[in-house]
Amino acid sequence: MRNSIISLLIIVCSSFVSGQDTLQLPPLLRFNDGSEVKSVRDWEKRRKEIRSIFENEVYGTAPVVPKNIKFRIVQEDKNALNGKATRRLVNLYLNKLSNPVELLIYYPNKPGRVPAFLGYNFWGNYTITNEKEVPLTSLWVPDREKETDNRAKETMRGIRTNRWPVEMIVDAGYALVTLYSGDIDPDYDDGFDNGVHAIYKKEKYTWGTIAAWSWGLRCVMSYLEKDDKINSEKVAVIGHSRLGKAALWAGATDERFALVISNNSGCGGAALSRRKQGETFTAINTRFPYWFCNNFKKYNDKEELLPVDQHQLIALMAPRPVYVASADKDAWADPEGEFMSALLAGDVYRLYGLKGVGQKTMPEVEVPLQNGHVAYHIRSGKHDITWYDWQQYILFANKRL
Ligand code: GTR
Repeated sequence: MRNSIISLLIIVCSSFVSGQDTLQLPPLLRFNDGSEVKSVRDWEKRRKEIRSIFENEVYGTAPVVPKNIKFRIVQEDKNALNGKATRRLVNLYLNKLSNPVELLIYYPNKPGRVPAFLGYNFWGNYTITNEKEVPLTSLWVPDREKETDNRAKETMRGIRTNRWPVEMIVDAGYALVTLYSGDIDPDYDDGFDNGVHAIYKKEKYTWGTIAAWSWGLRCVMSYLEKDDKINSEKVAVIGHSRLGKAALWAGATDERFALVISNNSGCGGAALSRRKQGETFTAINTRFPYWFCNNFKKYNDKEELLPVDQHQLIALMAPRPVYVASADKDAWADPEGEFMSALLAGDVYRLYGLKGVGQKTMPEVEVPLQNGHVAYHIRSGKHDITWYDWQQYILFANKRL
């Protein structure tokens, strides 16, 4: 199949945005057999083709998401954030996983079900808040300062409040649902003996860690459908960087997510691979050989042979709104490549009568494009998720959720 797809490559002229020569990208609106995608109905079929290529060649296959996930509310404080919010800790019990998956949820104190942002954190729930009641994780954590011995430490409480403006989110009327990515799969090369990989090992799924994290987000979504305070039809899935890759793949594989947000997700996320700017396949597969499926390694130094590119991943969200964001000092994530993916995905939104990003050239820093169903901004500064980014996501969610 690969050869037939390659022979169908269309030329997409990208010089107007990137100043580089033309890029040859796999087509969005042609089936694998070369015939044209002309309608929404056609696209619904084409989407399946594209999704299965991503599954087989990039992220790997994952088990079905369990339907009835057992959960328990283990802590509740109706006076969190000085009375603004209710904070709950909810444990999910996933099929034989030795640890419960610990959700930290802040709900605005207002009547009715509320929309929510759902996203992983990198070092544990207790790092996103200064509230002392949020427990340290007992699991392996990345060794941030080369002194923590891969264990959570009280001194790390609140170190990531800069990435999580909880009050801003709650004030805007949204719940925040977060969990530590290591609750699903630890972020190191363990031969897949830990986390959810271990419990499904016998079944020979080909998933890497990014797909495992995406699967975890989908499990949380199954829980949110039962949460008495959340409007599960209005859940935005969000992630920064590697967790942004996971958020995108979760959005692509699960249409229950009403809005998908990629913050600086770069290679294997929103950035076009064929540009080979910033992080390449060889770079990512060398440092993180466990993130993607084994087939993906075939494309080291051969980005142009992969039968998909990342604008097709963004298009898999259509017609649901999607937001791609970059930072101008984040060359490793290739901001232009992220913009181009968002721009090109617009072709599919147009089939639905919806607008894409709305302009063909990259906007100036801090001039967000939020009028269509594909939003984009580039922030000044480094690889990070900041309050500025969140302000934009909230504005877009207010409009589109
Ligand atoms: C980098 C990696 C990127 C991105 C980033 C992050 O080391 O090369 O793909 O995932 O980490 O997650 O912050």
